[in-house]
Amino acid sequence: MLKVDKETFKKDYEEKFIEIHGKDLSDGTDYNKYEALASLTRDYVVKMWISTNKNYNFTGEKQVYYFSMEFLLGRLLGNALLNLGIRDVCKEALSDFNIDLNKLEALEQDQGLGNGGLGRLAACFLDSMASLNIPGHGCGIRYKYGFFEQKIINGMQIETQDDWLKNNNVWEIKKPDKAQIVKFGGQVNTISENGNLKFVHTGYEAVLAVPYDVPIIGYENNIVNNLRLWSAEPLYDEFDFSSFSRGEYLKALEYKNSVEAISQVLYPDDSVYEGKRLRLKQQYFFVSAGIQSIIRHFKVYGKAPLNDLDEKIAIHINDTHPTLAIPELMRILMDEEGYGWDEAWRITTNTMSYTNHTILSEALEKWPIDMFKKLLPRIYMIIEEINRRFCEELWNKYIGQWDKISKMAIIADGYVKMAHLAIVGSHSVNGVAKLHTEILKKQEMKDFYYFYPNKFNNKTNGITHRRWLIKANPQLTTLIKDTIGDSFIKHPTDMEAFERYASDKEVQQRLHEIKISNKKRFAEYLKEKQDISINPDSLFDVQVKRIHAYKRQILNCLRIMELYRKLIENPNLDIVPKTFIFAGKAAPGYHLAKKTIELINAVANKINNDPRVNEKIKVVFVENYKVSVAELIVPAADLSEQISTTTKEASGTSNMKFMMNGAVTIATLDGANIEIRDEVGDDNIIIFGLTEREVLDYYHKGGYSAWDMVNRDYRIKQVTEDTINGFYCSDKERFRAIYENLVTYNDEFFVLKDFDSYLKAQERADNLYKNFPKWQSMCAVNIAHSGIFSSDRTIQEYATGIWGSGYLYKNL
Ligand code: 26Q
Repeated sequence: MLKVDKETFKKDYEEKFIEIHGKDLSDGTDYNKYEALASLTRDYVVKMWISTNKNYNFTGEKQVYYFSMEFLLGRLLGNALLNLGIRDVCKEALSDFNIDLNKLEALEQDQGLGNGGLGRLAACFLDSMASLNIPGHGCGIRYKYGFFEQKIINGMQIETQDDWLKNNNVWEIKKPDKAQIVKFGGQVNTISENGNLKFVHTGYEAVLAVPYDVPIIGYENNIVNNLRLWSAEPLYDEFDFSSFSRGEYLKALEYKNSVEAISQVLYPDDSVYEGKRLRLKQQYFFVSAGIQSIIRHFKVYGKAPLNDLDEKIAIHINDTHPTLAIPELMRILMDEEGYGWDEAWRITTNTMSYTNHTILSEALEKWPIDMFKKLLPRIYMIIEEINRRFCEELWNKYIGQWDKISKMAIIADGYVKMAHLAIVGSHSVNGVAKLHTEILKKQEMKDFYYFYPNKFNNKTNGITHRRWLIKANPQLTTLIKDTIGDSFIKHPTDMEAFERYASDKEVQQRLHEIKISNKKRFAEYLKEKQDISINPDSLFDVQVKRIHAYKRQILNCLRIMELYRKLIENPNLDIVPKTFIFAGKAAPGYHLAKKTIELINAVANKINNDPRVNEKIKVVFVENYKVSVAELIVPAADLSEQISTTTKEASGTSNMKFMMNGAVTIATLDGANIEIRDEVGDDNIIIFGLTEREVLDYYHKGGYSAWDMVNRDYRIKQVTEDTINGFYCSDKERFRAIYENLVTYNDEFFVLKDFDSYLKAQERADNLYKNFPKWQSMCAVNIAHSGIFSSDRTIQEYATGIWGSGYLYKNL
């Protein structure tokens, strides 16, 4: 742990300030002060970073590399101070200068290099690996523009670019000497040399991959791991300079632009796959650079021959996006290191493991063969050979069953299927919650499960309690410490002891006060950002996540519309005053999701301007949802909406964040909601909706009619018609797409089917909330049982069950 006392810190800080700004602290702007603090913090970190690295090189212990297209880190300063163990000292030191630490922290740009759950999970995992002394590093892309910024104008989402690098980023260090060359296009010729086949790649376009390293700090353990993000730069060595002299200035510019495009922008889709060539280029770009740099480092420092690579290195691929790591490692081992196929394949499959994050079939990546072959000719040849050998194995087992074989093939129907490649080329395939893994095994990947039963396993997701509890909710952290001590910080499942206080009057009162104070903090944010006032004494009913049909923001919205109708009819209705809070981004090309945002805003506009109901309900859509906004909303929530169509949400992770902060969950039995229910018990969660069986039966056997729902239930008729009868918007056509989706196209996600059950569940929530001791005790039980959803538990399971790394593994 870093040892710095207050006086030393003050001295260091003032010196740092003068050094980087060339003026006195008293003349600095708040942003100047933030920069000095971040920069000083980085100085503290750098020494540990170097020593951690030296230590890894010295001991030669197994290194884990987590490959991901996305790392949604959010802000780094606050967590850096927390993990270094100097946040309190820093806070006091700064307050001697009359500086408010929280205010400086809020000036940091979010590092938003991810879409949502998958990217944030990668960030939580890095935090946990470092905190558990696991040598685990991230590998990804340094997008110039992160996930777009969302503005709401006239109720509609407008996207603008996230220029997060416009002010210099203190958290990264560029390492030009560690750059790698990545090759695209060209031809591969096969020649025979001393009886061996050699593959000669010519006519390719070379791109320079330049790494930027970001420190990942462990919690009070002197460990700093590495997140390596690759940026694409033109490689002028390879470029035909004579073209400049010939005046082919445009050609040079074209090359430069096409190279820079590779790491320009994060694709803002989180579930609908599009076969974009640039996306494939991005994938190969970072994967090739990452694997090359791992091998290069291993050859210098690895204390083993390359054929022991799989004992010294584990590479994890986060969904199929980095699957090309498999053929790329094969390529390097064979073409550059001279291994034969069998040995290269043994090393590769033992090194690689893969996580699936989605069962939506439209999200499964596949690439048109022609495009693939042209862009990555040598990699394509290797995949062809992997496929040929795999099909041969299938053939031996399933003689004559051509249907099955072509269904399972890696290359088929004109496409390269990335999930198939990932399964065949890894030794482990995991889902992210129990139900999700079961569905993979029994449905989506059934054939592969029968072929490779031992590869499949579950690793239920988790979240880092350091960011999502200790950092985001300091008052709740203090309460837990006051009651059960602080062992939960290192051992989050120790929070179970908090259950003993669930019915303690004083603790209940404090829980309530803490919630109110977090609600006020969020209300202030909302007032400042969007000039909206909300009442902290109302129940905060929250649904924040990507906007998607399967997540059913529409269901939530329809029941608000129903409640509004009821309130107009009967203004004296006895309900708990509520603030309905929504936030989330829609993929720019996802029409229905964008319409959903518009509908929520139209409903908000009508309700919030109706004096008849203003004392009772209010609807807000929080603009530009991101990690730092989540850190304000999550601790302020009373009710957590986790209402996806059962079987569709692989896990969910905001559900875990909310429970850890003492919100009660209203949920379908989907994803990790099931495990949350198992932990807290039926009395401490509000469950509704179709079961897995019912949903699957409808999908397989049919028999669902949305139209029947409309005709049978006048409330459903009313609220669906309210989307197109001018009640919320004079343009009756504005929400027609939503209406049609529900009624005409038979409601793919069973919104109307679950409507009644959802309304009843909301009524139960209301009654529970009115019972103060009961509600507070539910909150306490949720907090007490949230420890198992710390990503420390998840990472421990990955380390022992998949990677064979880390302290516990070594002591097994
Ligand atoms: C693929 C191809 C082209 C463009 C974009 C994409 C793409 C990008 C991101 C596809 C999927 C994603 C992200 C998926 C995701 O976030 N899934 C979520 O993962 C969480 C962590 O495991 C789960 O908790 C959520 O249930 C799951 O939806």
